[in-house]
Amino acid sequence: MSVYSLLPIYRQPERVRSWCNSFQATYFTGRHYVRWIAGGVTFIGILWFIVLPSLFGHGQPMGAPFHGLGPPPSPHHPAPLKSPLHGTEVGVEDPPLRLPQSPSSSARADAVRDAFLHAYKGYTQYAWGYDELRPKSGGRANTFNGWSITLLDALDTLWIMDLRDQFYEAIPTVANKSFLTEDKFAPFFETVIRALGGLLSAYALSKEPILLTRADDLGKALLPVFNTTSGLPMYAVNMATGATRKSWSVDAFWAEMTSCQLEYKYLAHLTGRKDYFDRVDHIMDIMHNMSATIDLYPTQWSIEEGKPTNKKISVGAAADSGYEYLLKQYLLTARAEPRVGEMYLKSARAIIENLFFLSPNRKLLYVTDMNRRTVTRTFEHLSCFLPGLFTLGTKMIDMPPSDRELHEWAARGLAYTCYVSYADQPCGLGPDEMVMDPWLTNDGSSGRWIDHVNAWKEEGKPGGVPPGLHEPPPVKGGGIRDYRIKKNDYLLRPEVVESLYLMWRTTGDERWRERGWEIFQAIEKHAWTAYGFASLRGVDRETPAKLDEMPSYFLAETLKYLYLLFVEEDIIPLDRWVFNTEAHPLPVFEWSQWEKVQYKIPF
Ligand code: DMJ
Repeated sequence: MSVYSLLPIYRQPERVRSWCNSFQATYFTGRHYVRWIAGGVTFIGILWFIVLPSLFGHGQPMGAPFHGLGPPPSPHHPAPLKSPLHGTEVGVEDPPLRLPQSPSSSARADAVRDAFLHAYKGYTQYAWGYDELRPKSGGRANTFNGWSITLLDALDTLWIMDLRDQFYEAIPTVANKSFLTEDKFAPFFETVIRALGGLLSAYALSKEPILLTRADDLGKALLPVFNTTSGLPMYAVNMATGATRKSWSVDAFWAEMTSCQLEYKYLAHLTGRKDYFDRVDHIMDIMHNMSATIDLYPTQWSIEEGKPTNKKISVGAAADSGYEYLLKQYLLTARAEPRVGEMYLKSARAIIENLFFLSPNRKLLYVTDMNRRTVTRTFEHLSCFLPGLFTLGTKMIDMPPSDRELHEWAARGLAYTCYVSYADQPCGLGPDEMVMDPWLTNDGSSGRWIDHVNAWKEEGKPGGVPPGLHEPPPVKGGGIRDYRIKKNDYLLRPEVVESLYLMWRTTGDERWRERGWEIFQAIEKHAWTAYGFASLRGVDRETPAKLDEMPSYFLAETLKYLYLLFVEEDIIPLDRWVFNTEAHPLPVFEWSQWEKVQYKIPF
């Protein structure tokens, strides 16, 4: 299996880009023999990755990890199966989530469901048994372990969209999976958020017992990752042998180590297995000790020492869901673990004070990274989950009124910038990464948002609208934008529509829905293919190019959040369900008396 395929999918392009940079540096500055070697490597690369796959392959991923370059085996279609439970009440005490008779009361929700069906049908017809569909070529790819990650990721969306036939048709395939005996390395973080989270959510919604059994198998098989000196999890584990390994580049990313509590704590609650709770809560012990001296957590850590190894602070890749899981853990266990709630509030304040900036002309509010004390001004699509998290926090937890107001403003301003990063582009879809222009004035002020807010308050709040919340109109075509695009791909990512959904649900402001509708229409227009939907390259063009990729999170997250944005009924009430970072809703639960004693949870 190609180790490349173990990389978190959203980091693969970055890695390829950095290879390209080193190649350029070597080729154009090297001696003669270096150029010959570089030329040879390029030739072999073109032969291996482009010529051979086009002759023999069929949309296979680079290196075709599991199935070689020959023609793929014919796709397996599940035999249509009607569960005896289909359409009937399952259990009296603990029924599955009941959908209203007509969840399609909104035509927009219907349109999103049709889009989902199109993508799901493409997957079942052309990529069944594989991880992901190749939406341009109609091929398939094992981008993870070949455990049908798209299916596991899409199960709960099927249920939420009331696609019960498809849901029950998929159950035998899930039932026949054997995670425990697979002689393959599973990347811990991605497997937890997509596969484990997907199974648990589908179980919570449907109460189909096999889903819990498979979740328990998977949870158990992943446990060896915690057998480290610090107890922080390794990057990947071989499910058959229990051998573990680190990632290529660093020991561990903070987000990847710290985004497993929702899944494992819920699994501990369902199965009574103390080990599940202890292993993931130990990570929180380490972070809690650390929080005595720091409010924000560096992005890279040593697994042996349980300490940070760099000084980069971010809410984007490598950090994002770490902050998300502080608030969400607190909510999932019905606020039983106050320390994580406190850690969330502390980190949210520090994020606002240190990482929130205004752009120089349009005064767009954005969030960025700090490396040592240097502000990078990079603004990632991935960071656009943050307005959703902040607005959720303002509605769900106690905080001083001044903090609540600040969080609300931060959420509103940043959600608008995330939206406008789409609306500015000729195709209506936003870039994966931008670099914001520097704040350049002679008056000694900086672009740090909190300074502008404080000054505005001291001046008696002129105009009544806080800095960064003016919502300047989109700039299509020419005009001053205040940023340059660093990575012009639209990768079907969910973060912007996730925040639009949460902004709408928590504020009732219909403008967030309208903005979501614009985005959905742009997805239909540009990303649709005969087989599914494709990631795009060149959002700065009228017609971006299609890439042959449809990541599983498009079905798990992007289309689910869009559907929930438009459907009239509150299908997943935010006070009763908590979305994991892959948009799999898990039900809020209370620890029972014996669990509190066993797990040492304060009464
Ligand atoms: C998803 O797999 C998850 O949301 C993860 O936390 C980071 N982002 C990707 C999709 O962009």
